[in-house]
Amino acid sequence: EVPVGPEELRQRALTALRAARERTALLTSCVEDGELTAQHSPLMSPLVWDLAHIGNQEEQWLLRAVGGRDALRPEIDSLYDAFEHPRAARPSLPLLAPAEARRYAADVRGRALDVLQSTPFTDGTPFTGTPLAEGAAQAVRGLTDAGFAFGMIAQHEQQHDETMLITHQLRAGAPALTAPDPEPAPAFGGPDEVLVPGSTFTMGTSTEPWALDNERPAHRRLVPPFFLDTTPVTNAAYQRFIDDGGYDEPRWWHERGWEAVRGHGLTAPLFWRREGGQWLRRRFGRVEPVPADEPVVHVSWYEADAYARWAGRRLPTEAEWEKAARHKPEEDRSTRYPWGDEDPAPHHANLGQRHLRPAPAGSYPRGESPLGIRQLMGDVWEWTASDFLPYPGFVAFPYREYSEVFFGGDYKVLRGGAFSVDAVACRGTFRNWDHPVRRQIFSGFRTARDATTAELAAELG
Ligand code: AVJ
Ligand code: FE
Repeated sequence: EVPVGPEELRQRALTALRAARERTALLTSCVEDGELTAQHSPLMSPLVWDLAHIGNQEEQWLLRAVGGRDALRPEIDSLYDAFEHPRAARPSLPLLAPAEARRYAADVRGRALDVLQSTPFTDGTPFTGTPLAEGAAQAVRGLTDAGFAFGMIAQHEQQHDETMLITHQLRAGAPALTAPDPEPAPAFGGPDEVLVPGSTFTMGTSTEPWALDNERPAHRRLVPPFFLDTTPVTNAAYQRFIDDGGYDEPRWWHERGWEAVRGHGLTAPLFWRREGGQWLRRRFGRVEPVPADEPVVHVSWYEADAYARWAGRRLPTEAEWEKAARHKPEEDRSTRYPWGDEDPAPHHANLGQRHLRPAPAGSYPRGESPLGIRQLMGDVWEWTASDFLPYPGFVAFPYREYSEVFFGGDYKVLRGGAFSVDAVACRGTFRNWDHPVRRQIFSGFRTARDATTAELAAELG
């Protein structure tokens, strides 16, 4: 892997913190302040909650835990504790008003940059010999190894920026955001699916400096041979499932998925509507025909699973997805990304809200995996078959509520990031999770199938 020293990591932390704040500023200044306190959906916080929560997490980890400073506003901690108040209840809390929330986040940031300049980034591997200290954040050691806390806070802000982008997508009213469409790409001439040979491989990481606790540690996994789609499932393919009566056929659906279909009268992905024999969709306040060649997005795990069953296929497991995205069998090595170890650049993947939509299926030839699998990174989050569980040797760090409290709950893992995800919060090991009914997130999928004995025999010659 590419070795990075502490000084370079400090520069990266500064760049990542600045980029996150610029995006936060855009997402919270493109609408009137009155819209920041409104509830656009009971699934989401008011935007002003995300804004102050970003500042409050930064205060807790960078100012108090790393910098050893006293609390600026201890009385607001509980308002911005995600576990104390469900999202639907947040609009009625005595939240900081927009101007106050901005001032608070800016004040915290100014001090955090002082801490960043005055704190050495120790040249260790975060997490090694740094068990979680019960209760006292100040006692958590290893936060400055590779500048971990700074990377974690930049990722946290970017994750809430994505959450705010979801709120923008749910919001009614005139468009507030604009971005150019992805560059048109030459037609993808590859096969629909490829065989991913079976073998053990290294899943997860112990060396990626800012990987979060749930991505660790690196460990060996055996993955039998399987076939994987070379691109995410498109809107055109998904419409064939709809047209074939997919939403009327209980046999394709998981029991709880069928309950959701019947209970909510689902007939198509979220934000779609049928008009004059055509599917239209609302996208950040604009209405457009559903683009046939784009990856389908805003589907639940149940919808992804039902489509796969209808197609005679299944969702890939999380281990299958990661092997396809990272494993280089010739060297028996797992790279950071499908294209290698280089950080994501615009030619590799559709990340970072540079566009407000996924690129057509088959785009990004320079981001493909050695087996020719495209768009594993970026465009749409990909639902996997797997429940969110810890890897063997998992250690909660630096707080149990980041990952550990979600393990074994009603959560499925999503992989690969989307156009809505910044590169700092996306890599081949990154794990996202959500309830299988959720579809306001930028979720799509690709499908897999087992390899038959005949196919394996043919492959072996
Ligand atoms: C990893 C996206 C599921 O938004 O709930 C934000 C990220 N954790 N603040 C979420 C997170 C704490 C988390 N997800
Ligand atoms: Fe958070």
